[in-house]
Amino acid sequence: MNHLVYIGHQGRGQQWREEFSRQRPDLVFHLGLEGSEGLESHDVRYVVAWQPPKDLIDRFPNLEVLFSLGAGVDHIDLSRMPPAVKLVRMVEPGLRQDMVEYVVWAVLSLKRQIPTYLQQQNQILWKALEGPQALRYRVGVMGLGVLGQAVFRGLQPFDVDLAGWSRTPHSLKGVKCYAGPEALADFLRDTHILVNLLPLTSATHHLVNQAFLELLPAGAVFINAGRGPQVVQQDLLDALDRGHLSHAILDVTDPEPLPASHPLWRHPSVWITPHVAGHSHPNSAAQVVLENIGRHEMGLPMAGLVDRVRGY
Ligand code: NDP
Ligand code: OXD
Repeated sequence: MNHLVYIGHQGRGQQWREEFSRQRPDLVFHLGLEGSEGLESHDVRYVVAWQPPKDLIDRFPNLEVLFSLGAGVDHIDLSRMPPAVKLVRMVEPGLRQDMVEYVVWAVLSLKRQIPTYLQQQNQILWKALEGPQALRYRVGVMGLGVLGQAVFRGLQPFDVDLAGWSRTPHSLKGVKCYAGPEALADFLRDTHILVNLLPLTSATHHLVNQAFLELLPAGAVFINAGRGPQVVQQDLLDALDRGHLSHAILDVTDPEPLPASHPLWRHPSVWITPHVAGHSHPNSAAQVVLENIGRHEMGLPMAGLVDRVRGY
């Protein structure tokens, strides 16, 4: 018999177990590594995990596919994983919808100047600002993958210009698309609300630094729902302190959480959420993994297969 080991939140794992026993009773489901003790480790073909242990391959030498519980896979150490083991990231509708809601909430909060109105409330100040209708906003999204494209669909009904930046060229209806490092300056120059949805790779590490931020128009705002280490946080703070950036909404930081003394926590122009923009939903995520296992068994390509050289 083939076995699958789930390494993650126990409560959500129960929902995964129910889904698997209903649809694949032939596949033995183990909830947690403890539960896998005593089983014939050579029988484990699949692991589903957020953070797998470093010695995963020693424990399960016949592992065929590692399914990430996250859409990002930068935190998974593959140094000891044989090339034949496939890594699949999470591409599922529940997480996608979460991310759309988060980014639409953040963009509309900024477009409607809610940070300033909250500050005014603290000062007991009743004062209407120049309405957003008077201004033309461009929302620029970095990362035109599964999540970036879903966010565009979410933003389509609102009165904003849409632009996007990716590694390779894309053509998306209603979106001005830019590609590659050579197009980055043009993309940033006209972006008022910048949304980061890039995977963390060696090419995107510390991408958002002082020189990058300088390219944004004065008063621009930044929403980070990608990864914390893509930002040089001191450069972000400097840009906020100088007023070059008027606000930042950060769902991800470096490290997570930030130390209590970190100035970003208390900065008047920063909102922080604790890495909650998108999470996989047990039922829909289990469904996607079940379908992928079916495809793998039939020798078909799986959705979300990571290119281990490219890093996403
Ligand atoms: P995808 O792999 O579908 O899309 C990645 C996009 O980034 C692609 O458009 C790709 O370009 C682009 N990209 C990659 N490298 C570069 C580069 N060097 N320069 C320019 N563009 C680049 O990923 P998802 O949309 O599913 O997820 C994106 C990220 O969102 C995840 O990796 C994760 O870090 C983050 N995330 C955060 C969550 C949270 O709760 N905060 C939840 C889920 C995900 P191309 O199309 O040309 O290949
Ligand atoms: C993810 C995340 O990558 O939660 O899915 O950040």
